[in-house]
Amino acid sequence: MPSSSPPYQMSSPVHGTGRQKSHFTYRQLSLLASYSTSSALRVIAHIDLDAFYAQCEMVRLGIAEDQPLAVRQWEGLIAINYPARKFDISRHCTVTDAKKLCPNLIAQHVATWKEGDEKWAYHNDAPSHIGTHKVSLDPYRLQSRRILALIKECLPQNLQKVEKASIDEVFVDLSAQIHSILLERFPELTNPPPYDDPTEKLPLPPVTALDWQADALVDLDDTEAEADDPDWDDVAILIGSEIVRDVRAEIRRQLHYTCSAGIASNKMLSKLGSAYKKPNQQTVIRNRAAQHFLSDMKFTKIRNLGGKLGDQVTSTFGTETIKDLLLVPVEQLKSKLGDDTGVWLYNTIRGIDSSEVNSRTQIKSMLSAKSFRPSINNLDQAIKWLRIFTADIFSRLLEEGVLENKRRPKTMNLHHRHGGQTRSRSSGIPMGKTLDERTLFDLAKHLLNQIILEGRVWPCANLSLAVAGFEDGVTGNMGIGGFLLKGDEARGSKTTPRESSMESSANEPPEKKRRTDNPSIQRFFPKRETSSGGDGEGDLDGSEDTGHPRDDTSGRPTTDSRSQQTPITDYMCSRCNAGLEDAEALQSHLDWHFAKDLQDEERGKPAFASKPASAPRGQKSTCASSSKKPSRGGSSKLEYGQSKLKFG
Ligand code: DCP
Ligand code: CA
Repeated sequence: MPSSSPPYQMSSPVHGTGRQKSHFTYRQLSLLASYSTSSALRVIAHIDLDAFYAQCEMVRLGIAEDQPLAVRQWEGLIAINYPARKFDISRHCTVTDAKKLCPNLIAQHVATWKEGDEKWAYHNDAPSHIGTHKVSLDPYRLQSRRILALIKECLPQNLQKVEKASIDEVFVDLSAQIHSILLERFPELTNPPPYDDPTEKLPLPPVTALDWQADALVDLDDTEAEADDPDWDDVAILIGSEIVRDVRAEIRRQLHYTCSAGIASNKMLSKLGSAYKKPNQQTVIRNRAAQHFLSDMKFTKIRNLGGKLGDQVTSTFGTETIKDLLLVPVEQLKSKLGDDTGVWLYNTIRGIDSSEVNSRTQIKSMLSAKSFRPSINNLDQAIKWLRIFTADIFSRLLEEGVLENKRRPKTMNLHHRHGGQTRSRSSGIPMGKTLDERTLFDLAKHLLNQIILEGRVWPCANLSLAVAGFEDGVTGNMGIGGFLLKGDEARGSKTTPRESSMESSANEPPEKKRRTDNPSIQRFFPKRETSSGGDGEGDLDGSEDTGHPRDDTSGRPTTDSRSQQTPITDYMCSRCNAGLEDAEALQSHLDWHFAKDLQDEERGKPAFASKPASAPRGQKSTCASSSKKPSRGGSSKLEYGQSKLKFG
């Protein structure tokens, strides 16, 4: 979606500094075309929907934009629109408190599955039926997919790289598209470099004024001012901001949603940028402004520094500000935090982040679960819930193309909690015929019956059903090759017992592979970005209902697993008592047990009953209670237009 006119004025270059050449080389320019993370000219956008669930409800119900509205889940609030935020309503408020603050507030309950129903619906009486209803976030997933599809439509098909980072945010690597626009608008860039040497510097851009329109342009340090005239990184990021402005306008026009965006040279900065000014605004962080932008900030606002790692850094160095941390030499960071983490932190607080925008789209597992308050007491009740879980999962499988056999899960897992003990059973999903809801339901019942045979199971406090082992999914991650693929079919609906009391003697299960930017610091990250979603979902397509909104992690979560509304400490492996941080990690961990069991059986060994020698890394992260969003605006002044640039 190219903008109608170039957002800059051409003139013969008269450069304030007398510089003749750009800071950038021909090589750096050409790297842009391949999304290279080492191109100094790369441009990444982060687009984040404003008050997402609240907007979904406003659009669905046709509610006026200035009407305060919050989305409730039972008595808690999970999304608050901007008009309601003016009344100091936050996610910490109960519905009653929020209504006291704003009597005019609409508190719309999320859709629910009603016990025995075939489909979720918006039930007016849902809030008083926590015992018989289960939350459905499907309406929001659907909107999320529509928005993602539109974003992709707005970008040139062969020059786009879009990563779905959560239900309401995406990263877009605009580098290749910008490269192509640059060559089109500045034909001199297509000339070969002098002496055919790609390390030669580019000529300066023939522009003297860049029109940033209404973007919030992050200001520079007073001492730096605009030392240099615009260079190619400024031009590239400006083109990026034009593209993003157009995409946002299209989302608004076609789907009626507002979103905010950050445009910068990497993911970290772009994400900070989108949160900088909300709602319905975009912030550009030019390279020349990055350091100033960061230095006033608390490092806990940075992705991956909101949780344990942030706490450790704060206590080790006695500060929360980037400004102070910039004074700490890299050697000291390394010695206190380990080499990798030290270097990562050193770079991060300097605005350096070479992580890729990753356009993986595949779901790896799907979860449907419910915590019962009060507990349920008999098989009939449990079966009704299993029907809902399978309907819930099957409707998501349909979107994955299960009927066309495009993708199908290979394993099913049922967890059952009673009296503080979790039992679980797993089974291969029979292959051969097209997977249908009945098969899933029968298998789930079969797993439940197996659990019931193990002993006392009522009252039951939680049931959780998951399918996993999607093709192109978990099997490759398990480190035992395609074993599940081989074992499943033969074993059909064979179940494998899972008891929490068993003793361990085996190797450590492989940790769920996480997509963080630095593997060695994974253990610190409370919630992480998982896969993106094409027009689909994150890795974990979860839907769990604990009866209260999920606590925020102190670093804002960036995965769809937020939709589980689940305290993450709930995920404990019933076989080895390892605490897993979320359902996805638990699923991977159980899949590993499952595969290992099959492997051992094949070798004629007794079924595996393990307690890993040491808990897999990254487990049992804690949920910080604060849900404070990054401050909007910060203390930096904003520079509108280029008041500080010297123009010819
Ligand atoms: N969400 C949730 N529970 C939380 C946090 C978020 O259920 N503790 C859901 C509801 C949100 C959606 O995820 O609408 C997106 O989360 P964000 O953190 O992006 O928050 P919003 O989009 O609501 O607001 P903002 O405009 O600040 O991005
Ligand atoms: Ca949002």
